[in-house]
Amino acid sequence: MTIQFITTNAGKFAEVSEKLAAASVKLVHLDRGYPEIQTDRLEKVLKYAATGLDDEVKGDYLIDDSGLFIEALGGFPGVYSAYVQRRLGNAGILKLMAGETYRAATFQTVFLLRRGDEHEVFHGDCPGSITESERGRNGFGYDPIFQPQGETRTFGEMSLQEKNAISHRARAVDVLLTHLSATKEL
Ligand code: ITT
Repeated sequence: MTIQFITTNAGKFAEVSEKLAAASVKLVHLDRGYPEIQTDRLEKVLKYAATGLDDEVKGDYLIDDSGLFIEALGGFPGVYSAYVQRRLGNAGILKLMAGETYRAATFQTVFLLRRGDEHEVFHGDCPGSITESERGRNGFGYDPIFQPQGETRTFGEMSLQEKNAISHRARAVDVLLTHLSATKEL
């Protein structure tokens, strides 16, 4: 089966296609954006986006909205993660967290898959913490400041395969694959 992954983020595409290739699902990169509304939940962003994309894109497609939710900041940047990464970057987050000892955070990914006339939504989470400094050059976005629970390295210090064994996005892919195999699509 072939699915188009609509994203402007090459890192997301690399992660998801690596996992799906192992399950014989071919992922094609459609490198374009879509309107993202400001709302309190990642899922709502995707549902709104899909209403526009349904008319513009032929065939099955996947979209991914992800965010970093830092507990001491009341879940910030959360749904604003893309804007905050662009404007403040990782250095800005570390500044906001200066002097804070409670550093728990969760990465969340929500996928929306359009198959035929249906929209299906899948979730993946990864608990962890915000580091005191940036570490590692791998991955993208917040990876150098996020250390998954039970690990001594940040995502930025891991290979794509190591991140894919435990990440929020990889967990969402696992749920997606379980669903596709239960509905006999695989
Ligand atoms: P698309 O919407 O085009 O897919 P994007 O990069 O704008 O790409 P998001 O809105 O989902 O995607 O991402 C929100 C921000 O969180 C953005 O700055 C990403 O770089 C960052 N981000 C998302 N997933 C991440 C991950 O696995 N590791 C580190 N940062 C991540």
